[in-house]
Amino acid sequence: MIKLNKLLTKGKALFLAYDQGLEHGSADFNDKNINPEYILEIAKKEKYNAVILQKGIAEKYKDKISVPLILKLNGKTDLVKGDPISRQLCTVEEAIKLGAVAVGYTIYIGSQHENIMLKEFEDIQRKAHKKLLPVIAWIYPRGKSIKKKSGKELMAYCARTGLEIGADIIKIKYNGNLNDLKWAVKSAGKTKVVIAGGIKKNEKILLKQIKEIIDSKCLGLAIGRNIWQNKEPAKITKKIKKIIWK
Ligand code: FBP
Repeated sequence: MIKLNKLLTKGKALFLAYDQGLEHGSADFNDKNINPEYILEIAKKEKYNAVILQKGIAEKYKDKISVPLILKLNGKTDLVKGDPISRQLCTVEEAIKLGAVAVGYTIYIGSQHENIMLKEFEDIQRKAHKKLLPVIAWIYPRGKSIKKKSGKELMAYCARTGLEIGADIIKIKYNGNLNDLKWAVKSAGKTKVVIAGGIKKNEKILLKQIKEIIDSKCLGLAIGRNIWQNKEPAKITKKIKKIIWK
């Protein structure tokens, strides 16, 4: 039985995501948040349940990581066009050596390359579970073939895929419709759901959505830009925590 307790506080989770440098280049960053030490300090001071990193930052800044580590095992740049594929860049064994308490992997369902990502995930899930390590699947619908599908259908499909492939937690994007999210959480069954933050939003909208996320019985959030692009990461984190752990 895979236990999530190292990742939770009172059954809920707030993870700080910082893998955007590979996914988006330096475009998301400013003078402060381009430095991984700035993010690791936020994670420590604000007591995030975990920080999400790629292997390179986890290796180079190991001595600054003072909260549980979720290691992303695949990734891609956004420079290649067409249906996306994100391949494995780090092994479960390497993640364990780096001190990870869970591993993450992104699958773009709907992409013509989804079969490759589903297969890589299968291998990672088996190896991680052998070591009792929880596996978090980022599941995002992408590619030409999904154009005509509704947001509701796709969000629930992502969630259900996570359950079917054996993820312990899935990370999906919220489409902003509360009933659709409730359906997605139901679709995930016993697999827990965390929601991504997305591009930086107006604070009122962000907090309203977080309330909906918690009301929908999600496990919590894996959020990045809305925290470290905020001028006051401590202040916004406190507001978010108040909603999660009311
Ligand atoms: P944010 O909260 O900053 O959106 O981070 C969540 C996340 O899933 C990151 O882990 C990842 O780098 C990024 O979003 C990918 O976003 P996209 O695929 O939409 O570019």
